[in-house]
Amino acid sequence: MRLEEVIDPKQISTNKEDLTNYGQDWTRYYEPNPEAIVFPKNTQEVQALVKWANQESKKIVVSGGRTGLSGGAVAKDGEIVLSLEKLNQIGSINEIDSTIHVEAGVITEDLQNHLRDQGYFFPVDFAARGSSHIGGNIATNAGGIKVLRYGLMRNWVSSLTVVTGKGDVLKLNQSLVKNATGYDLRHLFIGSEGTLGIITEAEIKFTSPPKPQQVLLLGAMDLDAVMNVFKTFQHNLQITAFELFTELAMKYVLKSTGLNRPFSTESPIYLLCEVELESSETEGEILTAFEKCLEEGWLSDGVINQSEQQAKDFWRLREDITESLAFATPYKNDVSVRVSDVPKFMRSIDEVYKKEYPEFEVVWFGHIGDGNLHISILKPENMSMDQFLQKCRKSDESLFSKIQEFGGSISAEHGVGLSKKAYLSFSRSAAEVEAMRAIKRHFDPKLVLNPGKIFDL
Ligand code: 2HG
Ligand code: ZN
Repeated sequence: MRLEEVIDPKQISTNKEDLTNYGQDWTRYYEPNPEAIVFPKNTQEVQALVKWANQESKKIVVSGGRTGLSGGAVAKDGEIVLSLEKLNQIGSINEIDSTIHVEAGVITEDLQNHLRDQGYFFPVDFAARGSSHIGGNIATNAGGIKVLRYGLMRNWVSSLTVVTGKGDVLKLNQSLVKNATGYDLRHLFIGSEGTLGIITEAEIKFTSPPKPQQVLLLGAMDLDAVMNVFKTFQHNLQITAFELFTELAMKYVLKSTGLNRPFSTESPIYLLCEVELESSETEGEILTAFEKCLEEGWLSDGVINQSEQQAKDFWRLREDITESLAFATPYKNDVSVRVSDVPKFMRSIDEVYKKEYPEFEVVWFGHIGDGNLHISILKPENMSMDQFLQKCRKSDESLFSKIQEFGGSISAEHGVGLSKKAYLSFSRSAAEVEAMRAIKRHFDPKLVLNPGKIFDL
């Protein structure tokens, strides 16, 4: 059967520009090469497409906002890209259950704004909020900047509608708070990167908005000092974010945004700490914590926002880093270790880069409050892309061996996709990967969905 017999030809595109756009995510190492893009409008159409792919031995790559950084949404081998952007309805709110029904293609920021307008709050948040889709956030178990306070995407999914690789429609959990009837399959699909099923609808939990917040931009002397500052703020205040970036990141972000340095003292490390103003005493408590850190010599300088605009500007210093490095086609890693291991881990890896790869400019930043570090190696201007990638992949071996030693993760929040699959064994045992393969074969026996992602079969 031809694709045009399964879905209205108006919902199919083979336009060259679309093939390029929809065949790639924010990773830039893979050449997009899909056969066609399809735009189903509901779960039934998605199911029909998956059944067709099973019959015709076609492969499907699911496409959300394509803001991923591991090649999880790349279609490079003639696959059909199934875009969920037409499934973009925000449904009704259930104020008793604190849930809202959404289709998978709803943009993260649209959901955040929709809930905010009703007096509620959806706390999963990150720089890609304006493009990423809720379905993609679920499929990758998105993290971001508020994880230490609100947890990962997983915590906010109360029910899921999924079309499995076989073409079954599963309605998982139906928003029950308590449900002790065997395996919670919902959690298998969360973070499965489109390899087991296509998430088409969900009920998402929401909460009450936080109290107003203050944002501090702090200059830290070294990594041990960072841990002491974290401890001081964490145990005395309700912090909602605790982010780190280095002086090198600061230089690039200032250059690209035109923002001013928040204070004149250059520090090796900067911290962005967001604190909820829980009571009338909190402002005083923030000052006390800040002064203690200065007196102890952990901080060299720091500022507290005096206006909303200043808070936004502090956040831009952190959130605009990715964009400010894009000119140098950075090679990215996204790793995690337990928070208390961050200083030792960062120091040991920095040493490897400095000693063995002196030509690399390495920019560190990340969600230090949850142990997640982003490492961007900038491509030297005079090095070819091939040579650069080869060197970076070689340096990955040292990085991932260290990760293994620390019991950390080779991908904290960006997923495995294509770019990290060769390294999965540094974080997951052979028995674990075998279990994952068996689960894949169960839900997608003909290997229709997102071929070649996470692991090979
Ligand atoms: C962030 O934390 C994103 O800003 C992107 O996860 C990180 O560019 C990156 O590597
Ligand atoms: Zn991040």
